[in-house]
Amino acid sequence: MFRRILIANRGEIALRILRACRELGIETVCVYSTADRNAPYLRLADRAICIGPGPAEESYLNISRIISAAEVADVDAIHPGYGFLSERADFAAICRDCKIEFIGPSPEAMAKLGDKVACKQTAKANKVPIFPGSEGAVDDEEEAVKIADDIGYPVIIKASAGGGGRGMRVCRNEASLRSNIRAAQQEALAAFGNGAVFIEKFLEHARHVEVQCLGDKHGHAVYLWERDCSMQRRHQKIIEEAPGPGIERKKMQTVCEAAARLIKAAEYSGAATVEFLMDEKQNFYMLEVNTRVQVEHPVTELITGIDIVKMSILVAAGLPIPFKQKDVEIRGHAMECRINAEDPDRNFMPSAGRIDTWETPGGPGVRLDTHVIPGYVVPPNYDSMIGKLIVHADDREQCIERMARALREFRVGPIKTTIPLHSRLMEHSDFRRGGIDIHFLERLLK
Ligand code: MV4
Repeated sequence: MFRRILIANRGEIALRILRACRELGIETVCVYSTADRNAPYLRLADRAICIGPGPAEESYLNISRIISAAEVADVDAIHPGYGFLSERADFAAICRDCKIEFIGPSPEAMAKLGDKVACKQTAKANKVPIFPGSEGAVDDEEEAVKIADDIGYPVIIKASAGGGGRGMRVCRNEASLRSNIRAAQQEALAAFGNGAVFIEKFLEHARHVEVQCLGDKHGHAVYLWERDCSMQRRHQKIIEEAPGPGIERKKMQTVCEAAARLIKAAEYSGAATVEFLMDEKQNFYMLEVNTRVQVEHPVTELITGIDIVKMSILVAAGLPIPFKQKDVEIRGHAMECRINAEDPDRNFMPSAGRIDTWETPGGPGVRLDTHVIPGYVVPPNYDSMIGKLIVHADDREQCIERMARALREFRVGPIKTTIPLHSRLMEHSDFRRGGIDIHFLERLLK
């Protein structure tokens, strides 16, 4: 097992990893930027090392500074958390060259699944459902038009190196496709250094359903079922829940098995999420694979009882996954509300500053993952998530009641947060019925 781990992240996920390490008896080294110098979780680490100023490029994204800190502190491994360097195959390769274990997949597995064209090809070979569309990258306009004629409009152009909604164009007819294909290639090249684009059938009404998987270095892969993450705005999720409301279990199991096959085929180790869109008839189409621990992992932890962050560490150390697929059972329902320092009444404008009032919910089935304490100052440099409220109950209805109750207990000021929006959603009849899709929030906020 690792003796000492460097946590190459900040905020709630740095604290979440720190807690997992403490329980595993692993020493922790936190790195921090000057903007985070007073972050309370740093005091819980065995050692804290300043790696630079506030801008992420000069601190949490600065590979040489993080590697230097890892060398100085003599760590065995680096946990990247989510965001920042977590999906950078070049960083994973540098860690390997420095004989530091990267807690996540190998650079090869990361590249194979991170490139959307390559990922779709591996998915197809492993009978993972995908959208009809180009087999690989589309080279020119005529090829694109031929494929679109074949699958029918509307189609969507996506960048192979894109993700999270960046570099996508919807085309509803041939003229639009013709005028967009070259621009999309040029934009992809400029934005991602890779001009490869592909096209697929565009689905108008859908839910975002993702499958949590785990792989180890012994060729095993398991799934921990799904999360519904349809409640989002501009590709930022705001509520996630599990299991997906109304999804037929047998159907979901088939899709989960396919997701685990893909992870196994890529010889993947660590936590991975296979994203799907689900249509009204509960047909699934793979979107992409996230090669990291995700923000919403606690939802799955609560319904399965499996500690995903601990698992990511154990498998990186070379241990086999300590349970079998048949031992993974779903217990009840879980939901997460992301608490962002934003003003929902002012177009989600960031609301940084000192948090004087911080009265947090508790009681049965309530978990709060946050690095905030009263008096904490939200720095303006990073994303606005200041905590995650996660609740667990026997069924979805009780889960929503419990979330509504916990949200009422939560008092934060003077900064603005997404708490009032969440309270409103818990009362919304369509949401309560499970009538959600990826456009729900945009419709509500109009
Ligand atoms: C799609 C799609 C419809 N049809 N692909 C957006 C993020 C990226 N991961 C893929 N995305 C989409 N791909 C096809 N063929 C609609 C979206 C999409 C979306 C997906 C998940 C969650 C929210 C979304 C919001 C807008 C569009």
